[in-house]
Amino acid sequence: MAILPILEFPDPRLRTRAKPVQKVDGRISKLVDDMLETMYEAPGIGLAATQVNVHERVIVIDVTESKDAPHVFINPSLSLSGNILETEEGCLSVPGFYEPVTRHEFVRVDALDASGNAFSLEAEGLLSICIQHECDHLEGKLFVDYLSGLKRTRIKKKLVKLQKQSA
Ligand code: GNR
Ligand code: NI
Repeated sequence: MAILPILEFPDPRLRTRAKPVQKVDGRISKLVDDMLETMYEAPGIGLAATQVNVHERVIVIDVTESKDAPHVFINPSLSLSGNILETEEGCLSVPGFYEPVTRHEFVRVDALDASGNAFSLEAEGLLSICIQHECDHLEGKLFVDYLSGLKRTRIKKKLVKLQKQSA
């Protein structure tokens, strides 16, 4: 296993649209293991392959405090339903910033698991929000895209400054 570097906004590679996984093989298993380790170490409740500069449709999520309930979604497709609700979101690729974002209440996901078997899952609450957030990453979309241009510009400037300091 390995901890992978996480790309940070405004890195243009975060804007890449991920390709479907053609075959869930050993290479994908290793990617999933590395993503889980990276997510737990960060720590975060989810991670999309895009964030570790792999542009394939793979997501890992664990919203439990005990960190013992990993979910793996390969080639996920979403059906959104329910009310629109606003929650504070953060992102490992936008470190230190938390802003309200509107999402759907419920989601149904159809995906492949880490063994390549198809499954579907219905989620609500934080898991639903996180699934929607991670699927956005696979489309090259970030939560800051839902904010005002002014807020996004401020966040970008602060992060670029921090990135220059640590470079
Ligand atoms: O760790 C994370 N927390 C979080 C909180 C509210 C809404 C979404 C998230 S996802 C984030 C990890 C991350 O950046 N995943 O892409
Ligand atoms: Ni994120």
